[in-house]
Amino acid sequence: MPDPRPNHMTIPGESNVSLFITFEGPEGAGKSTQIRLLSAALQQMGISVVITREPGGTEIGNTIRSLLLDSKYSEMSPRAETLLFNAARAQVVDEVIRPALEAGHLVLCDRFADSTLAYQGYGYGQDLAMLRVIGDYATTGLQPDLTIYLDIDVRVGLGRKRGGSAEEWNRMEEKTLVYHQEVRQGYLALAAEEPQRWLVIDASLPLEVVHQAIRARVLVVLHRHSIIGNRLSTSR
Ligand code: Z5A
Repeated sequence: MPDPRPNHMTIPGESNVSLFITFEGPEGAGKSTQIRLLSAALQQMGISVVITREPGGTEIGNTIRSLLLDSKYSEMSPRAETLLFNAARAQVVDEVIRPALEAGHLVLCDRFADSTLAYQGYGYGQDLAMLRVIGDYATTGLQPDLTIYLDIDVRVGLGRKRGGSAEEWNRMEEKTLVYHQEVRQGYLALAAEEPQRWLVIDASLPLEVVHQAIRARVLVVLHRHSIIGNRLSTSR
């Protein structure tokens, strides 16, 4: 089914902030919802924001996305899959993310290189060191300033996404529950390795509670970068 979301979106603002924030999590964790809420909060603060996602974010990326998610390619090898995700990533880095950061936008990205470590690394048991080398090539070494991980029981997440029905699941969603549980454990391991970059949030909490936790941490990052003053901490 065609995805109606645009490749990427710019929300203009008077404050320029070169920051790169990524959202990670199992399916249905609430990433898109929370990106929407956070971008609205940032907009109120006058910060210019660019929203994008993976796989996708560009025309080339979306063409690769349709290959990756098409259920008819059940025979796709883990290496082919890894390289396709990274090909889409290289394109969105060059075409969207780096130019936006250079122009002083705050970039919110729905999934990034950590997804490959979790899904193609921990999920399939592929060599993480090799995946990191490939990922660095695709991103030219770009690292997020903050990664927000929305943690949820995979059954709850998958159930949320399709209202309990498996009829429209894409190729990645159709993988076994055990696979998705390995992915979740992988995410938790990645977050534990770099606690200063990752914020782990219990995504089973109500939307607004999750949003407030994200907002609080983003304000800390903005303060740390000397980007915001008192007017921002009192907005909303
Ligand atoms: N993948 C990979 O394997 N390797 C890679 O390198 C990359 C990706 C980059 C992309 O699928 C697939 O590719 C994904 C990982 C893999 N697959 N799997 N499996 P996608 O882009 O189609 O989907 P997604 O990234 O997994 O996102 P999502 O499923 O669309 O979910 P979400 O954005 O996290 O959730 P949402 O749309 O915001 O919320 C889902 C529903 O839950 C919705 O009805 C909300 O209203 C509801 N919701 C959200 N938050 C709450 C709370 N707190 N309470 C109750 N209900 C809530």
